[in-house]
Amino acid sequence: MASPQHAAYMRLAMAEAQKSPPKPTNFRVGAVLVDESNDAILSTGYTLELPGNTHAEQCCLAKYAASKGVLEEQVGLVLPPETVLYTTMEPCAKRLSGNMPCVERIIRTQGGGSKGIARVYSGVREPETFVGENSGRAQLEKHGVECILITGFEDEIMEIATAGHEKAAA
Ligand code: HJL
Ligand code: ZN
Repeated sequence: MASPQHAAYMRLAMAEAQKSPPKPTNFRVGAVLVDESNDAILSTGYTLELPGNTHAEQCCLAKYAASKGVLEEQVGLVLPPETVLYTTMEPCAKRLSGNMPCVERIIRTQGGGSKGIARVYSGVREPETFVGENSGRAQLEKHGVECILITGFEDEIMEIATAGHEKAAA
């Protein structure tokens, strides 16, 4: 079972996901960026929050970058050293649209003297609905980004994620 702190951040990420407009070709996901050294919330994001075909993790990072006056690709330079990311669904490794996957966005927070995002806490693995098996965890771990599954919220997260999708016949 998730610790009270993990559960609280996962609930916050779920509340973010609830704000996302339903779209049959994606999942509604929410994300929260946290400075684990002092428990400060740095940013939040949800799928399609920012203009364009944007993902939750992408919005979360882009909003934090904007708040610090840097471009999203340079957000790593302004992240506190103990930054972690909570996301209702594991970050994508591939997108049907061909846009840059969130796994790449997370990995590029490293470099230029920055450790980047230290850990990613997710509530569910990505179903194979759109892009088959998600190789994101392996890629993140290979780059030293720890991936931790927070259990106990799976049903609620998937209900939010798939709102607006056609339901298979029972
Ligand atoms: C995560 C999101 C989101 C997805 N996953 N972690 N955060 N929407 O905000 C994953 C799914 C892609 C589809 C469609 N969803 O979104 O695989 O159109 O949404 O680029 O592959 O791709 P686009
Ligand atoms: Zn993504």
